[in-house]
Amino acid sequence: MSLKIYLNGKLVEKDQAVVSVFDHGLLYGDGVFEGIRAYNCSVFKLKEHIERLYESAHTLMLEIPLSKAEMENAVVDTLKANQLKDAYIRLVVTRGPGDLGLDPRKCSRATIFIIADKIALYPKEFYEKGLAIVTVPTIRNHPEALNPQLKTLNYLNNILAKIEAINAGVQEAILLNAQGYVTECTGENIFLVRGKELITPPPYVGILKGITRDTVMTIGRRLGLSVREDIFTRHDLYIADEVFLTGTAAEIVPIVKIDNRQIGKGVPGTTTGQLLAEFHKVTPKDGTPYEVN
Ligand code: PXG
Repeated sequence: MSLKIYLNGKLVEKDQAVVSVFDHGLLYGDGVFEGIRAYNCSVFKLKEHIERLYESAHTLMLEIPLSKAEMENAVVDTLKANQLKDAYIRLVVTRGPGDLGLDPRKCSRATIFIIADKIALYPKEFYEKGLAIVTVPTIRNHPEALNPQLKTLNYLNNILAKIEAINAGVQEAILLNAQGYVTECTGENIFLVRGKELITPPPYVGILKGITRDTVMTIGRRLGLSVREDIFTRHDLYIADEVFLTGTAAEIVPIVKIDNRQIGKGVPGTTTGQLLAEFHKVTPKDGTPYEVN
């Protein structure tokens, strides 16, 4: 069965899911998106993703012609139409087709599409052995330029960092901000563990407020860890007991080497393992199929 894509209110075949070359999402990266995951026919943290999407759109003064409830239903309908149990869902809203100038007022209607596809999981090895990553020269966008809290279609800051990681022969990049503080990776948030402390950078350093990040902070507190947001440097990462990344696709990935410095014992840490085990307990198991929860 070929993939059915939600496009502007209709479910269409993949080949029919096309947008205009005049769409400002394409011409200027003018739009917002979410990467969402479904487990066992149930969309994980759907409300949180929809909320973040509408918040990003609000700051961009991009009007989404659907209510949040309608958007939630559109996501679930797309999942259902493709009979997917476990899926990666990409929800995109662009400024829509306009003319060749920047003026967003020329775009009369937003373009909305939703893709629900099989999830490409990270190799098991990443979780079992942990990843080696590097800090890259490209800094994270300054919050007063394009605030990293907005999940926009303009991901070139992240893509440049990803290219630098690939050039260095690793999978992922750590981006610092203009002051030299650690922000996040190209598509994941970062945490460090020191003793019973679990620390992650605060949003104002320039990060996306990850939904997995929020979930992990809650789980950490439940496990009795002292969880806080704080600024820190590369040095703090190098001397941490454990470091890990969080994201919708990745869940929780242990980091065992940064800039050639071994982290902790050089193997995935026990706290990271505990958090991942607890995380798996909160992902949907057998909820009512295809219902908004
Ligand atoms: N930081 C950035 C910059 C992100 O793009 C996260 C953190 C993690 O947020 P969530 O809400 O997922 O916990 C993201 C989101 C992919 C992919 O296919 C992942 C993201 C964005 C785009 C693509 O792996 N991650």
